[in-house]
Amino acid sequence: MKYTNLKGFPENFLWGAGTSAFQCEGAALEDGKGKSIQDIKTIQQGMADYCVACDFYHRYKEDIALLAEMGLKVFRFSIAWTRILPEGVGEVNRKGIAFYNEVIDTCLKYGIEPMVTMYHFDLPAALDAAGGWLNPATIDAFEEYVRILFENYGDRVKYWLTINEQNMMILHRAILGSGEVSKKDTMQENHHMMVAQAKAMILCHKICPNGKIGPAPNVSIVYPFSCKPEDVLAANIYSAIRNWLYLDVAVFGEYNALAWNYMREKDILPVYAEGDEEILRAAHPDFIAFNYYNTQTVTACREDQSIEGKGDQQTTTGEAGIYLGLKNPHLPRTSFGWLIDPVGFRNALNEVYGRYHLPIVITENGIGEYDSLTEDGRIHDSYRIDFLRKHIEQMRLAINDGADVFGYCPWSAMDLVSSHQGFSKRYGFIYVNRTETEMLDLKRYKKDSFYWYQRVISTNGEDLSDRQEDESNGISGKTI
Ligand code: BGP
Repeated sequence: MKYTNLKGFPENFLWGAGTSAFQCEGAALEDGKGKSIQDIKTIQQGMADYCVACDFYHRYKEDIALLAEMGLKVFRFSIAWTRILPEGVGEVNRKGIAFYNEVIDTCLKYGIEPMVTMYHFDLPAALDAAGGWLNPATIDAFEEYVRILFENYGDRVKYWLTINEQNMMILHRAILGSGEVSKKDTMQENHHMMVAQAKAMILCHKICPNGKIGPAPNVSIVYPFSCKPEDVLAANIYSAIRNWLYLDVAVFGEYNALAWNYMREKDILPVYAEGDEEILRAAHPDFIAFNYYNTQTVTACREDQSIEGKGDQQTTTGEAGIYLGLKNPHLPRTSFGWLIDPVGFRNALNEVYGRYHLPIVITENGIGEYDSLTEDGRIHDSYRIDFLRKHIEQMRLAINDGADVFGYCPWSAMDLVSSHQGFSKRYGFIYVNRTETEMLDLKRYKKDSFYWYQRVISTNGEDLSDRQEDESNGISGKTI
């Protein structure tokens, strides 16, 4: 549906961009920081690890100045649990507290709203060694950790995100840093994270009078490959397992019925501890944040079907007897094989708003590509501009459809280490000069998309045109 009178983005729309601590800070063991599971995970030889990343820890002042120059209204970043509590519990690391005070204050100095993810894939290694999320003690550790965050930063941070992509940590546990455990244990871990999240939401409302908090899963609408009723059923079941299981607990305090009965059938139901039900029901998010990259397509799957590959956040393989991931022939792909589906973004926004009726902020959306730095210091990333423009157009349409969207944070503010595919897969508006294993000078360069997004923000999303000639005329690509 097209609109003859298309309304624009709301006034005060939060145009932003995001990063996460382990993917950009570096200083992995500096100033008292403890090891997280990301610091000990096995990295394929020749691929970047997280020791230096893009050295944001030492360069945050110049980086945030660049984000301010781009015009950001909000900067989404995560706090490394192990910088605050090196062992996950126990003694607080004052240098860690001081670092994030500086980051928050620097944002505020430029009028940028800080949006804090409290946990982005980087569980403290010490907690992991003690059983990780399977151990209910991790719920208490998380509650204590977030209490420290609210008490130290709650006077200045308004927007809090509980757990980044809990659904992906559960569905793709091995590639995102935690190794394999049985499916039953994984669902119990998931339940413990749900309870931990609920406790964080309750605490936020108690401690931070102006605080707003929400979950941040990865949402991908699931298309049936055909209009065969069996394919539609497969898509619905997979969508319940992939998307709604997590959001239903966060919003309604109870599991999605389809997802629950799938777990019952597979004998992987989580066990509720005493008091869990009340805690889950008492917690209420103020908004829903979600990360959107693309959509999935599935068909019904035979019981004896062999499932190939492992998939990743955006690539569905399947589960025998339930659903089988197929290539969507209507959609192009990035160089890394992820589908590109801007209209799917509109579908996702409408679906999430229709289900939960809560304001939405997009916390990730972007394209990972092999960027190249030209001899005169430029990065002509027209593919990124194209990707983002099409998604912003669809977001505007979704707003016209009625979805209450209050912010958009593309991934990522600057190049950083991918969650499992190294440094060559670049997402940022700002190029960071390093390779997979050589740190070079780590100098920052503004990509063409930097100037483009700057104009998008300054016109509140009205001007999405790609005027590369003007932008590269004298200013684009200058280093700072
Ligand atoms: C999301 C994660 C991010 C980010 C992004 C891109 O799943 O929340 O941390 O990495 O995906 O994924 P990747 O880095 O694997 O390309």
